Amino acid sequence: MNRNCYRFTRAITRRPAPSVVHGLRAEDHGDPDFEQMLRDHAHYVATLRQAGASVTELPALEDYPDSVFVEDVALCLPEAAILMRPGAPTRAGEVACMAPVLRDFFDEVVDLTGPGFVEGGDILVTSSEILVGRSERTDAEGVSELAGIVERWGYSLREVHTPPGVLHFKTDCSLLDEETILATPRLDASGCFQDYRVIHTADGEEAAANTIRYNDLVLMPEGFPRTRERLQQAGYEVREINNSECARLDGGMSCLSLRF
Ligand code: CIR
Repeated sequence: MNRNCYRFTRAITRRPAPSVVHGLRAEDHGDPDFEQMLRDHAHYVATLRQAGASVTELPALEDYPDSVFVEDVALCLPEAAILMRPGAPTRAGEVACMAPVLRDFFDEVVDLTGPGFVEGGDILVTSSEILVGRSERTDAEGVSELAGIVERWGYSLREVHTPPGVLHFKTDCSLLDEETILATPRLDASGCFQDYRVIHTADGEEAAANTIRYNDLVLMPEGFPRTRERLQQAGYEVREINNSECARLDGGMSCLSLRF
């Protein structure tokens, strides 16, 4: 299996709702500034467009404070979209809001039926496999149901572990190309990337690990100069986006879009 894993044409985003200031967070470092988040979100969408994306921007959902983090409710593969079952109870209703949108883009949309849970932030699709990290939000039953679904298109799915205290697997890693992963040293130490070339985030810059490769650009959060330099030295074309407000809610670059 050697599949395309960062060449895309489309992306789906959702505008932040004013209720985002009540979004979930592991530790409280103060509410996000809504106006700043709107500016950052607009910059994010514009950068996806620069990378070649046709972006569908969905309207804000006031009833769901975390609904700006669209990545968690679906997995988009070339063959089909799969609707997730978020482990966070307050996020479960976001899935039904995304389902009709995905039906417009995909001939096949498959539901995870449960009883397990998976959030998209725990899924990393590479050119050779799908890695799914068990976490506080993604459990063994969910991983096993997802494995059974993607098997029909020939994907091999590998269950891995999200480090304790880390929200999602991809909080600590991202795909840079067919063979390269950006990861925190703490996640890489688990051995899950043995078959890949790994670039580490710089010490103290763990929050830089969640980037996205979209066609020729790597979108990364602003404020991590040593990690940025590592990426640039490795030949990646980087675009920085302020992420201070989403970071207050444990969100990063990948959470803000579905890419396909
Ligand atoms: C949550 O806790 O669900 C949101 N505040 C943040 C979700 C971030 N999503 C992601 O990393 N894929």
